[in-house]
Amino acid sequence: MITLALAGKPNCGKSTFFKAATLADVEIANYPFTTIDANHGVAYVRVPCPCGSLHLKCNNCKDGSRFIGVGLVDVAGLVPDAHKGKGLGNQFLDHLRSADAIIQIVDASGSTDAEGNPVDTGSHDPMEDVRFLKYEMAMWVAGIIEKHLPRLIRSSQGKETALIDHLAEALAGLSISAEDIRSALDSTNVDLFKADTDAICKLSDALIEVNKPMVTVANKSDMATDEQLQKLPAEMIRATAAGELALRNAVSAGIIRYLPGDSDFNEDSEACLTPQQQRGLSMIRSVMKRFNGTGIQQSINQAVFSLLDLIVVYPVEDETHFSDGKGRILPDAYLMKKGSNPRDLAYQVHTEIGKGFLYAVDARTKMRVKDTLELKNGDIIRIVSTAK
Ligand SMILES: Nc1nc2c(ncn2[C@@H]2O[C@H](COP(=O)(O)OP(=O)(O)OP(=O)(O)O)[C@@H](O)[C@H]2O)c(=O)[nH]1
Ligand SMILES: [Mg+2]
Repeated sequence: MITLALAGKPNCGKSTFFKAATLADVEIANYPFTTIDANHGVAYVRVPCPCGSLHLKCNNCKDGSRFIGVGLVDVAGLVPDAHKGKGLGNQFLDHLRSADAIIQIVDASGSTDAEGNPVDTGSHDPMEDVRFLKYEMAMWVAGIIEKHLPRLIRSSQGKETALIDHLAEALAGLSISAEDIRSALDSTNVDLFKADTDAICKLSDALIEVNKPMVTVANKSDMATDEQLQKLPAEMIRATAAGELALRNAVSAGIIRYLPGDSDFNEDSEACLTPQQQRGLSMIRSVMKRFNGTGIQQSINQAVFSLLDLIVVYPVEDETHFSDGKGRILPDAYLMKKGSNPRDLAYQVHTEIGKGFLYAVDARTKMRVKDTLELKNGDIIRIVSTAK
C-alpha cells in the first residue's frame, strides 16, 4: 500500500490531521512532543466512482465518491538540529524511510515557535518551518553518506559505477536507488570520489527532492489572518485539521451529512443541536467558505495524484456487468503508477494472476487490449488469466 507520512515541528497539528483522516483514537494536545511513538493508520483518497457515468449502482462508493485506502503515518515532531540528536532526535526520520511521499504540516497561524511551544499568534514565521524540515532530512541523508563514503570509495577501486551501486546499497533502507543517485549526481555536478561535506549536503538535498516528494499544508489556517496567509506560497494548501476532525465527529454523532473533501456540509434536519454545537458548526462553515473546504482531503489527494502521479484502475471479472464473479459491481479500485499496463494490474491483483496472465479486455469498449497498453485513470479492465 502507498504510504504517506505526516511531518513537521511539534504542536503543528499532525496528530489532529491523522485523527481526522483515519478516525484512529490518538492523543492531541497543545504542547510539544505529545506524540512519541509513530501512529500508523489508513486514510483515503477520494475520486468520482465510475458507476455514476455507467448508470450502475455499486455498493463501494458513497454518493458517487469512491474512497481508496492509503497508509498514513503520524510521526513525532521534528525540531531544528534533530539530525544532531535535538528533541527526539532522528527517530522520527526513521519513520519517514518507508514513506512514498510526505505531507508537511505547518502552523500557518504562527502561534508556535520552532520547537512547538505556544507563542503569541503571528509571532513565528511559518516559512522558517518549511525550510528546516527539508534541511533536516537532507542532513540526515548526508550523515549516512558521510559515514559510509570513505569505506565505499576504498572498495570501489576507482570505478564510479561500483561506487554508485555500493552507495545505493547503503541507502536502500531509504529506497534510494542507483538511478536516483546517478540523476542527483548529474543535476548537482558532484564528483563522489572528491566529495567534501558541502558536496555531500548538495547531493543529499537533490536525493531528498526526488525520493521524498512533499506537499505542504498550511494548517491552523482558521486562526491565521488573510494578511498572514497572503505571505505564504499559493501552492501551500490552506487547511484546518481541527475543523475536519470536528466535522468527522459530527458525522459520527449523526448531526451532519458531510463527505471528506466536500466544500460544505448539511445539518441533519432531525438533529437537535445545542447552541454550542450550532456556533461551532457555523464557525467551521465560515472557515470552509474561505478555503473551499477543510483542505485535508485535498492534501491527501494532491500527495497521491500530483506528487506520486498515481492513477485508479478497476479490475473486474465480468466485463458485461462490470462485476466480479459474485456479481459485485466494481468491487475493487487499485492505485497504480502512471505508465502501468494490464499485466502490471494482473500482478497487483495477485502474483498468481500476473504469472498466468493471458490477455485483458477494456470493459467499457469490450475490446481486447494489448498487454503493453498504458492504462488510463478510471480504466475498468478484465484480466484473463490461467490462474483463478
Ligand atoms: N485552531 C486550530 N488548532 C489546531 C488545528 N489543528 C490542530 N490544532 C491544535 O494544535 C494543537 C496540537 O495538535 P496535535 O495534533 O497534537 O499536534 P502534533 O503536531 O501532533 O504535535 P506533537 O505530537 O507534539 O508533535 C492541539 O491543541 C490541537 O487542537 C487547526 O486546524 N486549527
Ligand atoms: Mg502528535
